[in-house]
Parts: sequence; structure tokens; C-alpha cells
Amino acid sequence: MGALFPPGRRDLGPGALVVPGWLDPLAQAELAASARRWIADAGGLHSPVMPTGGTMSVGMACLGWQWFPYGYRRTLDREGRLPVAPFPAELGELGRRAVADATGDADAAERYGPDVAIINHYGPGARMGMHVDRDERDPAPVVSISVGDTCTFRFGTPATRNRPWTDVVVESGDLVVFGGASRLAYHGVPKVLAGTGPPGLGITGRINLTLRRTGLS
Ligand SMILES: O=C(O)CCC(=O)C(=O)O
Repeated sequence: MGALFPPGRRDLGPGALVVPGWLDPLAQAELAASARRWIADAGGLHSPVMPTGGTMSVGMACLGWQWFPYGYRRTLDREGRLPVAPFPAELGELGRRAVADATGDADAAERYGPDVAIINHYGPGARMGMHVDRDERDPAPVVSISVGDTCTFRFGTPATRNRPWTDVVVESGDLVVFGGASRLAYHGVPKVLAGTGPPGLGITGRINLTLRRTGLS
């Protein structure tokens, strides 16, 4: 199985791994361009306000469903007036390719049908605290693809937001997939290294696309 992946592929836990260099430079540029378009389609980036009153430092745009702390809805606004931009079919294809490459399981990849994409933009000083992606009712894996600046990605266990965890460097074009026993593991992004992304992507900072299957109808 190791031969299927570039050197440096790293397991983060059962069912969780990083695939460095999953997207080549051209594919990174294409994804960055698409992300800019999708962010515009989604009405731009917003920084969600948490129930504690704090505002997330990450800018976010959603496709398919609108994530809010803590749930999903079909409209951008609470009043139900502004529909969420559709989930692009090409992101479904990218997600299936990611699952196939990460797991080597063609059947699991074919079954993978994400219906929400969360686009996270990390500008200066942005980070994401340790959390669990638990608002989905479907146990399908989370697929996470990044372009732009390098970050430290922190991956823990489902048991606690504290140690033990693994810190791994995630660069532009890297893929992270977590499912199975690690689907509900705590994870976060404690640090982004500003100005480390490849030139010519047409973005500043770091963009992460997280694909999930909500299990909602
Ligand atoms: O930016 C990342 O790599 C992680 C994003 C994330 O954890 C999330 O959207 O829940």
C-alpha cells in the first residue's frame, strides 16, 4: 500500500493520515482559483461568532450547507431568505479521488458523497482551536485539502482536546483524510506561517477546503 503514496505519507491515528504533495503545482493553482470563485458564489467570507461570544479568527464560506456553531442550515441567514451556494460536483469528484488515494479502497471512494464544503481562509494571525467535527450525522470521512501558506496541523484523539496529539506540517497541496475510529478526533490549526505559500496562486494566507457528508436531507 505504501507504494501508492509519495514518500512522507504519515499516519495520524487509525483511519487518519496526511498525504503530502497530493496536488501538483498546477492543480493547486486551479483549486486556488476555484476557491476564490466559490467564496464569491457563497457571498464572501464571514467569521462565525461562537456561543461563548468569541469570533473565529478564520474567514469561512460554505457550499451545499451553511455551517454555524453548532449545526447546518440551507440558508446563509437565520431568517431563511438567502440560499446557500450549491455544492460543486467537481468537489465531489475531488473528494472521491482523495478517499481513493488515501485509503486505497475503491469501493469506499465510490460511496463517498460529500454534500458540504467549508472553505476556511487563514489570514494574518488566524488559527483554529482544537475541536471535533461532530455536527454531521453521517460517519463518512472528512477530506481536507489545503493551498497557500504552510501550517501546523494538530491531530489528537476522540477522547480529549488535550494531549496526546501529533503536530504535523501541512503545506500547499497536502491532503488530510480522517475517518473510521478517528472521525471524531479533536484537531486544530495552532499556527500558520505567513508568506510561505507558493507564489502565483493568486491568494494570500492559507485556504483549506474541508469536505464532509452531513447525513441531513
Ligand atoms: O484548516 C484546517 O486544516 C482544518 C479545518 C478544520 O478543522 C475544520 O474546518 O473543521
